[in-house]
Amino acid sequence: MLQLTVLLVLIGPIISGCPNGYDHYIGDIPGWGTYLGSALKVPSVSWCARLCDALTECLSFEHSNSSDLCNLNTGATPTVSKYMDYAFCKKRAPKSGCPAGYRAEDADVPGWGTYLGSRRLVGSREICALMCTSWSDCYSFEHSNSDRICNINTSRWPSRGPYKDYQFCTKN
Ligand SMILES: *[C@@H]1O[C@H](CO)[C@@H](O)[C@H](O)[C@H]1NC(C)=O
Ligand SMILES: CC(=O)N[C@H]1CO[C@H](CO)[C@@H](O)[C@@H]1O
Repeated sequence: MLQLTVLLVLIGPIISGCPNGYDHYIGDIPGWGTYLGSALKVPSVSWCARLCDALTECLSFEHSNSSDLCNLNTGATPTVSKYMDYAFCKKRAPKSGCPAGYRAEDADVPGWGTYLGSRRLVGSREICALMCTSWSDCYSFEHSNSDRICNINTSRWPSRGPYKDYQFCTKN
């Protein structure tokens, strides 16, 4: 059982018991949150998320449905296995929009771009946009600030829901 829990921590988020904007992990950071918030009594898990939302330093929280306690963490990922019925919820990286000449679409194209550019490492979303602008048959791109990956695609329309912190941007 311990090995299974460790495995789940390593492979990352599971199907969620966490509010929108958070990924559910099996695990815990030892102790009762941080100076941001420790053992706060809240009406529901969504209030714990609202508290964490309000603090840029808050990267995750733990919440227990049985005790309605909320711990706010500065660490993003669990370091030990699950504690009691606490859900560990990790804040998703903000998407932060599209550069000029592009508009944001709330979705993702399956796969990784086209022959124009797939899984290219670029340091900024503006560079990814310029790569797409440079090709007349590129109509969209997607970019992640955390992975620093740029995919550019000949299709204008995304065909599935949002993926991680990838922002899908369509050429105007
Ligand atoms: C806690 O309760 C909420 C609201 O009923 C539910 O969505 C969530 O899945 C529960 N979390 C856990 C870890 O059971
Ligand atoms: C390689 C790849 O994933 N290309 C995609 C570009 O967008 C079109 C339209 O959504 C997809 O069909 C392709 O799979």
